[in-house]
Amino acid sequence: MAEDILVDVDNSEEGRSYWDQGDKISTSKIFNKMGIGRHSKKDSRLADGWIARKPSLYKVSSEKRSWQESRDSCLNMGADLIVVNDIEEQKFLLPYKNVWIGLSDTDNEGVWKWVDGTPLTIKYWAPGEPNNAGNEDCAEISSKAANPMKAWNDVPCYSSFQYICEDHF
Ligand code: MAN
Ligand code: CA
Repeated sequence: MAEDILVDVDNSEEGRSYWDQGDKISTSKIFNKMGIGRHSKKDSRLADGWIARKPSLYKVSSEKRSWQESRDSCLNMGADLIVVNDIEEQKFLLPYKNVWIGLSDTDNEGVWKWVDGTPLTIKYWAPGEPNNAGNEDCAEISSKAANPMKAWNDVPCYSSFQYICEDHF
């Protein structure tokens, strides 16, 4: 865990052989050994219906919202809309249709940006997309795509869709 701090552990006393990793140990290791915080973020996400696919956890919403409301909902859960970084992540999306992904060109028409600032390099647009057909600045997974590996479509950001949040382990 990034927020772990290393603490000094006193090995000098009898009975402290418990701490056999040396004289520095992370706080999460101590808490785990004490049975505190055994429920990792991953465990609680899984209990809440998130799907684990290393290195990420995903939550497919049941409700439909605009793109911004969807993003806010993910942010409120400490996550964000899904960023598709590679072909495996695009394959993960295959079962899902009409869901928001974390891609928009609201700030600068024609310049598509992932929510985390990742530049758009790999692209899985449906043929002819993005076409900005009537001010379409947010990306969804189209239900009409013949090839599901070419399925992104731009639609108006106020459209109401389910959405996929992504968090990291
Ligand atoms: C609809 C919308 C558009 C899309 C076209 C493609 O009009 O979903 O975003 O580009 O269909 O046929
Ligand atoms: Ca479109």
